[in-house]
Amino acid sequence: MNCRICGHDAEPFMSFGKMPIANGFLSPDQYDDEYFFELAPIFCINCSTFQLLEQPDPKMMFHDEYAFFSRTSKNMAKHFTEFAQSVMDGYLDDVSPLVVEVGSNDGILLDNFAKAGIRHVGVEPSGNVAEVARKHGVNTVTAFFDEDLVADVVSEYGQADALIAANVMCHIPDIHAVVQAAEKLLKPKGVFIFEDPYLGSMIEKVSYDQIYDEHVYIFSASSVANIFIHHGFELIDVVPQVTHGGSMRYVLARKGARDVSEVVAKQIETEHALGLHKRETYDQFRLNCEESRESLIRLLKEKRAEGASVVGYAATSKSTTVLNYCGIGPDLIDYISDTTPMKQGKFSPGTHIPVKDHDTFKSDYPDYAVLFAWNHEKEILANETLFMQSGGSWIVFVPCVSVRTE
Ligand code: DWN
Repeated sequence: MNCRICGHDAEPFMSFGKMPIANGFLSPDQYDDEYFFELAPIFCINCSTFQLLEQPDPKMMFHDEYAFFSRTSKNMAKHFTEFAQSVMDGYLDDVSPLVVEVGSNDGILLDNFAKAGIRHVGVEPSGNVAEVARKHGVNTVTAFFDEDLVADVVSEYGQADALIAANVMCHIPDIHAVVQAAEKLLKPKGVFIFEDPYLGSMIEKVSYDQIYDEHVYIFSASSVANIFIHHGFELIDVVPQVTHGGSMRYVLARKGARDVSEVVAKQIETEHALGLHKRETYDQFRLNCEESRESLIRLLKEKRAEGASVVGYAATSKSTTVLNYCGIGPDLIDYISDTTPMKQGKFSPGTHIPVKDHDTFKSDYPDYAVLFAWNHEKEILANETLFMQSGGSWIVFVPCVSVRTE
């Protein structure tokens, strides 16, 4: 296979096997037609980009029944308020600035600009979540972000000061097309700021569940610098984030348009020290994933053999990779509790574990809950003190498989 970014040869270093659509929660009458593809990551030694060998058609993942709504987490809402403030403080013109967001979901980030009276446009392909954004007063277009869309935005509003994205760029296979469109959208000193799960954190924590259909790339500072330089953009700042188990915010501007922070070179040096540019790092990652899988299966079988009740906590996209890669089905997990109404009453993709509402969890605590939303651990553990007080324990698998009783 050739690297999507630079065309260099890039071989898969592992396969997670056949995988369904990560957010494809379904009902039993849909089991026969369930779609599967091979989930295999590849790493390009030439441009340092970690990517998927194969990705399903975007229309199969992002549509009018997309099951992920960003507003589900209070901590994420707080995070996005801080993100918006950093954009307002550092990168907007004094007079009538414009902010455009790619993949604005339910408007959780743009809300902050709307409330501050800043002109904004959200671009969101999934109609149902875009509708939620509009109900919150966020100006949103239901569309994929491309040059045609940019031409419409520029003719209606003019060029933008900032193009922003959160947990979106890693979903878009033709990233060159996005950067070309960004080039047309942004003012001469305009910035493109985006954040996504960070490759260094994933490798370090063995959080292989970040790898699923939607995440066609897992970026690093090195890969982002390499991708954008082809389009005359340079990486001017990087800001590590704790969200999603370790993310990175990247700030890009036209080459020479703005000062480059010294932290950029430092981050790229750190990535070299971590070996993120080397094939051996990914061979070791594969071994670490296999070890994590063995430990999780062993632990769940042990608990079942003891007669314990075990449920999943949060039917995350990430859980689809864990459950299918480890072959964990209703024999090992009774149900998954999730707060998203669209997922409740359905079954997990591929492994067909029932998804139930949070009241089911609260009304009869299980002995163990597998923390699939480990990235929201702080928020969840604070909300679920009663579960632990009544003798329940958490099963976690990142950074390693263990049982938590406190
Ligand atoms: O990039 C992506 C990230 C940002 O969000 C997407 N491709 C999809 C999504 O990934 P995820 O599903 O792994 O995200 P979360 O935020 O880890 O999990 C969200 C799910 O967890 C929702 O279905 C709601 C559920 N949840 C819950 O049931 N109780 C979440 C929390 C915090 C809770 O307390």
